[in-house]
Amino acid sequence: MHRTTRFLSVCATLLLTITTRADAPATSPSDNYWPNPKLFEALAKQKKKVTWNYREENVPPYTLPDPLLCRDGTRITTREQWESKGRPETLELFRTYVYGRSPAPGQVSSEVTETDPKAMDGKATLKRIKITTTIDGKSFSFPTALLTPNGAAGKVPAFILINNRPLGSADPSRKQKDGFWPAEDIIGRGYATAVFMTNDVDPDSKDESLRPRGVRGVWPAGSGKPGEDSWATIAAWAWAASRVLDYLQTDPAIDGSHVAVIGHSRGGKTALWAGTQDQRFALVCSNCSGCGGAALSRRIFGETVAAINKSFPYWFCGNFHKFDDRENELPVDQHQLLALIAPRPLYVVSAEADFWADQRGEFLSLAHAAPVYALYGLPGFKPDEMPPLETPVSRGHVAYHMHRGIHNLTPYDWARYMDFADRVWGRPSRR
Ligand code: GTR
Repeated sequence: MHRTTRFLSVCATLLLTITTRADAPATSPSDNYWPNPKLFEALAKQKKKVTWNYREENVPPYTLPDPLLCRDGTRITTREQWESKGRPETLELFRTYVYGRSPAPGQVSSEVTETDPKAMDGKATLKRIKITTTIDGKSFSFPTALLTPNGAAGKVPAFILINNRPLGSADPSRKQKDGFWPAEDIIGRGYATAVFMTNDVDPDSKDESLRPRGVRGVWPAGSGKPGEDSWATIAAWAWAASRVLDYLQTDPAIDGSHVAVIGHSRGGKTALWAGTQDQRFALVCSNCSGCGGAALSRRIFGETVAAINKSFPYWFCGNFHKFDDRENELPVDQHQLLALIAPRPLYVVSAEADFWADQRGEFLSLAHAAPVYALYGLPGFKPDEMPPLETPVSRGHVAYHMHRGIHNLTPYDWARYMDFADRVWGRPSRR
């Protein structure tokens, strides 16, 4: 019985491989990664009918916008041209059609509301900070927390976690511990880590009566037009990540030129949007960010533009809703978002069971950002180089892995993010 099951599963894998390779567009095949047939079969057998596409052979043919081709037909061939024309134009397209326009940073001030120099059994210092931004006489404040390793020889680099989960997932007091934010491991490796809660910045809810509690209650349209390109929730959270960075750059314990932004899922989408707009982020980590994050929209695999806009109508700007079921008409796709991070280090992570986030679409997006990294003489991935499960590969300033198991941010992921940071920031490894 056991042998038969194994035989069937091998056959299923082979069949899947053959059918997919025959039909798939040139950008899809990978020699190394194919979904675990058991997960795949489990999805097919679900009682509740699965209506979204999780089969590679059903990915429609698509053509991605060329990240180096400007709208007026100019072809970008140098980094100078990219920085003066290609990059600003691409960023504007994402502001206009996807995330909306955030307000300017305004005047930012901070107040340390609590300090515990003996946090984590004396290994770290915990600070709680209230960050306040003032624009045109109106203000908004939100809290953040920072843990720094005690006894460090000098300023230390830091990771800012965007926490889209309950407090217990990233509890600065460490009364509750969760692998989502393994702060003890992070401190043990010589990094500081800051965290803020997305709900403290803009409520993660469809209920618009809650909106006044957050930053979009103070500046509802950001710097865009309501219903079109005014900022939405992801942009608000990304804006907050930049305000935390504003604070970190003033903290004497922190090396403000080596600060990473990291987020999972909706937090991963946010980390990417923060990292593309704010070039002070020296490393961007996208964990299972999926649709509207790292995954290519045009693959129509897993969550689609229409699906995300229906479930979370407040995450993206009004214009993005015009592309429900019209992904091919979007002026951009998500590989161009990743390209905006070049030449800075970028790490994309997927999860084995996370078809909803389209693991292959996340990898392909990274691969198709390569032409922009190449302008800086940096290597990238080729579309057919998706690594097998639990095989982290970093190349120049880009890295990718897929963790075993479900949609989550885990200590395994954190360890790899820190390995990458050690390498790209030239730090001795403390693994
Ligand atoms: C899902 C959503 C995804 C992802 C996820 C999360 O329901 O469809 O885009 O962001 O939530 O944030 O956990």
